[in-house]
Amino acid sequence: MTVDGLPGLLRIDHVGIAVPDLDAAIEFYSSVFGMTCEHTEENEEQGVREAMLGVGGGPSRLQLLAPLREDSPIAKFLTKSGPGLQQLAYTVSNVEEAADAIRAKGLRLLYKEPKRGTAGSRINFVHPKDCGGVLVELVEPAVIHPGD
Ligand code: V0V
Repeated sequence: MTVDGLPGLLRIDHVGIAVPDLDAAIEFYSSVFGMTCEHTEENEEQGVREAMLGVGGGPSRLQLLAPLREDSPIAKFLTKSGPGLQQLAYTVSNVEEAADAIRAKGLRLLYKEPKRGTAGSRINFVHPKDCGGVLVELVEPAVIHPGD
């Protein structure tokens, strides 16, 4: 755990949006908002096809998440809530320490150990029912850039 007992958030890493069709969503955000698709990836374990889009040339990023299969969390989300905001992700320098700090406050983390996220990152999630209805993701990037 961090010295002050807090999770040590560095910045907002990305906002995640559930979409039924990844290519159509990339086209929408590129043509309407001028975002740039920086990275796409399939994450079999999470059951998603995803794209990371840059916003305005700065560090802000939008993550588009489409289901790879029926039992994907994104497929369930789309069925229940329809397309829209699915998660808010924060960058941390150490995901285990951040998770421990949040657990110590009595909130439920979804995983005992971090799992693999986008571009070699390590991730965990706080249950949305313990976070005012927001699925919070903790992201430890493979590389932390200067200024993060
Ligand atoms: C479900 N609920 C949500 C929610 N998903 N509330 C806010 N935001 C969401 N995204 C609500 C749901 O409406 C229920 O409310 C309640 O939580 C429990 O839902 P449930 O149906 O019992 O549970 P499930 O089966 O829908 O599962 C929900 C969780 C699941 C959060 C446990 O989605 C999950 O494991 N998510 C973490 C993994 C994930 O999202 N992977 C895809 C992104 P009521 O009806 O009880 O009021 S992968 C990713 O982000 C990567 C790779 C990356 O960033 O690197």
